[in-house]
Amino acid sequence: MPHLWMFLLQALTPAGHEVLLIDGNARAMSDEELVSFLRKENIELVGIGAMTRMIAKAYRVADAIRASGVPVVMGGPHVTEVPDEALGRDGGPRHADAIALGEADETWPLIVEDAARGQLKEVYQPERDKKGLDRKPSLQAYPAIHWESLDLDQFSLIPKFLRPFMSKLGSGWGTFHVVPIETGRGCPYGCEFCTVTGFFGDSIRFRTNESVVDELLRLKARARRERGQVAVFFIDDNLAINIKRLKSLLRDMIEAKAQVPWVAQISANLLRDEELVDLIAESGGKWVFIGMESIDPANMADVNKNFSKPGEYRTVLERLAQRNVYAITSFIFGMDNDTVGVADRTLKEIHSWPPGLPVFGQLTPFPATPLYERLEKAGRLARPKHWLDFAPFTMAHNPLKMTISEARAETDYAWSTSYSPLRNAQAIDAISGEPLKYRISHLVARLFFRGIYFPQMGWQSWLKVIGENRRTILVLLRNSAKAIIKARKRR
Ligand code: B12
Ligand code: SF4
Repeated sequence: MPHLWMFLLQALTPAGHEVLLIDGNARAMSDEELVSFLRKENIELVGIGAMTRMIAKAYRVADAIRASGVPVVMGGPHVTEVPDEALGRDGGPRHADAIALGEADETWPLIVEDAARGQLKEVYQPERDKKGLDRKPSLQAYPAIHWESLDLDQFSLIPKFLRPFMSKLGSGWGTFHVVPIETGRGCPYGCEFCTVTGFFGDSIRFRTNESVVDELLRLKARARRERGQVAVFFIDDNLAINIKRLKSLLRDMIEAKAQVPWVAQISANLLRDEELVDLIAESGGKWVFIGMESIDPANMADVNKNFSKPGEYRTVLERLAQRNVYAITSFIFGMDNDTVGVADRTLKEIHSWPPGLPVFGQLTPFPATPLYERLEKAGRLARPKHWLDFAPFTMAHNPLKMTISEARAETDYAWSTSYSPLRNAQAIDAISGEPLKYRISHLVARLFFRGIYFPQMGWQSWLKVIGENRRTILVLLRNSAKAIIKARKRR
């Protein structure tokens, strides 16, 4: 899935400038390829955005671009949280000519105009209110992102060689895009490990229902036109933060026939409302990402996430599953009350729930979070600048009741058990009474989600995964063949 910020800033660029987008995940280029691309296209300013996790690579790319003489402006959460690093004001090397702090909707047009005049400033920051806090942009007049005409080639999930064949399947699968859409920003909860409340603020700003519905309709029209499919990730941190507003948005989507399959993040405490869950299903909701974090209430209290109650997770998941909506359940290991065996205890609980897509991370002190400050004060940071020395799935601080390597082993066990061929088969079996399309999409999602942890790029690794899961795949293929024959006979 592409990142939203670059499409949004492209839409907010003053007239008379051309913006080309490259997503380093979807269109990998070496530094040399990138520099020769910039020369060929005569690029005059490069904007780079990155989360903390990818900042070391972003700095390296920025260094190569600056060395070729093109100015670089960096923005996004990490740069906002550690502004001196990108500008080399902390004693380290400088990586950016300019940085954009916070939400850049209103500063980006100024940056472009200053760069065009050759007068780029070092720091761009939103205006401040009386309390000295950033004035947050309103989302009421949201720019139109022209999904209907943008070049999305680098983001189609259907490999090029399969497109001619896939476009003939059903209503057409020649392209498949998962597109990010935001309907609001901000979160009042302030969980200890999270950067969102600090970055976007604790009050929520929403777009109008009309602008969201219009965006969905344009996306649907594009998919129909190119005989492809589109799904949407509503990237709001908590789509149901205002239940009344969400119900009204979902009703408007249904009324305008703007339904597309969608995924969103919603915390478990907001999924108690049956009417809301009905509307989620009716409006196209397929997967809900729930930050469950831990099945231990003591851990939840430690990270200020007491509002989410592990005791009600099962009921919430059953309520969703009854409507064929399933959950991506996200867990964090290495929390202060975790001991060896946490993965096994968590998996036992998960196995008693309707099947979903569990994902497992480790508690990570992101800069400028209350968690970072607490651990720093306690002298528990093992790698205070872990982002410059990125090590996947290796904790950057010492957990209290286990070691860093034990936390790693727990994470490894949780991933390998959850996505083993046996577990995949059990998950599909658990929904054997549901229509075939749900079982197929569940298995496909499982095979993809496995790739979050296990390297799964290239056709050889895919062949291996398909081989290992052949029994479950064959059962579904047999059922599909039977369903097709039955439908033909009926016709
Ligand atoms: C969608 C999302 C994802 C998607 C990402 C895929 C995608 N293509 O979008 C998924 C689900 C895969 C994901 C995964 C992860 N995510 Co995430 N994600 C988000 C989320 C919810 C929305 C991002 C978004 O589009 N926001 C809306 C846009 C408009 O805001 P924005 O990106 O900040 O951009 C604005 C400004 O920052 C600025 N800006 C941004 N870039 C640039 C660049 C320039 C040049 C300029 C001028 C300005 C600028 O202008 C924009 C407009 O104002 C954010 C939370 C949030 N609300 O932002 C977390 C968030 C970005 N994710 C976060 C994390 C930690 C992760 C993971 C590491 C989690 C994990 N443990 O695995 C993984 C990393 C995945 C990876 N390897 O890349 C953290 C990052 C914190 C940090 N300091 O880095 C966030 C902030 C959430 C949090 N809880 O704190 N994530
Ligand atoms: S983890 Fe989710 S609920 Fe908690 S502060 Fe972050 S965005 Fe809000």
